[in-house]
Amino acid sequence: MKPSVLIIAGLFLGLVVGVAWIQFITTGLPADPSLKLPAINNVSVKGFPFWVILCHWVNFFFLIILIRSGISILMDHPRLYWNHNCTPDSEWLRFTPIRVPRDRFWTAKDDARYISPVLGLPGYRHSVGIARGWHFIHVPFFVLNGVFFVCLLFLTDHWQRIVPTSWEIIPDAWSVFVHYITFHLPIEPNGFYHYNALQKLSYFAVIFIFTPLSIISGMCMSPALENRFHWLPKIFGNRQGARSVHFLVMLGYIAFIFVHVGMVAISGLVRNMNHITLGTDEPNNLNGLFIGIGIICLLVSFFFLAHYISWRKPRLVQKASAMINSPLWEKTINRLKPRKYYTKKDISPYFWANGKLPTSQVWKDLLADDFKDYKLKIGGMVSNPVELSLDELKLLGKEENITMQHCIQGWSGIAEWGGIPIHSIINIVKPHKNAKMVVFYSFGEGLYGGTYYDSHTLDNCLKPSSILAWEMNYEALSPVYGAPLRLRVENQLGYKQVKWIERIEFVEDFENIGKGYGGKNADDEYFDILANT
Ligand SMILES: Nc1nc2c(c(=O)[nH]1)N[C@H]1C(S)=C(S)[C@@H](COP(=O)(O)O)O[C@H]1N2
Ligand SMILES: [Mo]
Repeated sequence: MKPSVLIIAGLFLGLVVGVAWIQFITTGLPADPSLKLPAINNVSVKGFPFWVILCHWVNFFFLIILIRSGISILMDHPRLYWNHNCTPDSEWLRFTPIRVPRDRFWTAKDDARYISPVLGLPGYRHSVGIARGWHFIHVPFFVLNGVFFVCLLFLTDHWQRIVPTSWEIIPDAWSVFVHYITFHLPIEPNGFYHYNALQKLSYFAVIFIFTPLSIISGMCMSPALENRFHWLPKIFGNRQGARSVHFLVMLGYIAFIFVHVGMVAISGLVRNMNHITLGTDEPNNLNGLFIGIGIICLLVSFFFLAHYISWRKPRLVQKASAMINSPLWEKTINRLKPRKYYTKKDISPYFWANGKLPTSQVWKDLLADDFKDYKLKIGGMVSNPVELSLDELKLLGKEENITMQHCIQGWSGIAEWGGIPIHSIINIVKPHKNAKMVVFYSFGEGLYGGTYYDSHTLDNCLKPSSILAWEMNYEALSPVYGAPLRLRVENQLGYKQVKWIERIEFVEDFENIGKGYGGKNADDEYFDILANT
């Protein structure tokens, strides 16, 4: 952790704890606010209806899945920033001992870390595709469960149990906190009828602050949204700020889970478990506890199964995520047209790189001659297949865009890209009516060998800022960043931006190309087929 962050966090914590202790030492324990609670026979909203019990456990299940897969995703780029450039050493927190070497080619993939499968779902290294599969399979249902819960909360009187109606809750919660932090147990109201002030406030915060924050900060990381609604990530400063907040909210959830479970255990485990499994207020019936233990066993078995599927049937995870999310995204965020927002002064001084430099002799020979003999081959289902040199391409026109690239791993960077709009090429080659996809083949190989390629819908190739670039930051594209030509389709993630392009093919669909999932990373690493988020 950056020393300044450690100092700020330490000071903040010290201040809060210190003030509580000073209050305790100088004025003694504050009055316990739970004394003010009405007698239980005067309580109108009490107990836990079935839908509360259901939503609570479903949410617990999803939250653990989201946290574990989120940790796995994080470790693919184990650095967190508040700035949008992601320059190494500018991170406020990193989960890697490595300082990025500046004297040799160091890719973002090299920088990915191993994470134990005990913590991460699925854990290990280079598993961001599968981890994202688990994450995104559950995101829509997590949101749905939350919406369902909040709707019922307000359709019934149950909201009164969770939503504070008076500002007094804040000093009251503080008084409860002073009890805990000075090692005093405050009066424990029976949760069937009442929560204490701090408890109520924290339930409220988890439902009405943490969850919206996690949803909004998650959305800010989507290239389709970031490149269209630039104001959205500005809520958090920028896209990396949103990513950091997404992480902090996760820490908040984890802290909450530990404290919440701990309090459930010490404040009357058996009775509390009856509340939240059977919806009854019985102090001695062990059924609730057994059901709770059963649910936890179910969760643990689910994770054994999830890890088994992750390693033996990873394609299942990828396909399930695509089945749930592709229709959702196709109809919404994939339709958004990227807009230009960034200016020259936003260009990132450091730009992470990915991919293996091509090792083919053809590419090396072309490079040695400054790509004078390079011919981009465009064919497939077109009326007019062509081969174009760089000079010929440059005569066809040029567009310059300053955009943010979003890598699936988590890093981003802003650069200027200059090149030919793909629609100009489409006008020349005249694709057949049923050509719906455009496949871009690289001179380079994928991480696990074999030609690197990726595909885009014709529709996305026709979006604003979709270009074949020969220029980066006003200079000729360098070998590392994809010389002689690379792709830019700004509503998609970084792995779809094929570098070192050798040829382009128009096809009806990608089923017969590679392993049939639309791109090298989708084939080999189970990345998303549609890469809007
Ligand atoms: N040919 C090829 N293109 C590639 C890759 C690759 O491995 N090979 N990696 C992709 C990934 S994962 C990313 S994030 C971007 C990185 O682009 P950059 O190196 O310009 O930052 O390139 C994409 N294009
Ligand atoms: Mo990437």
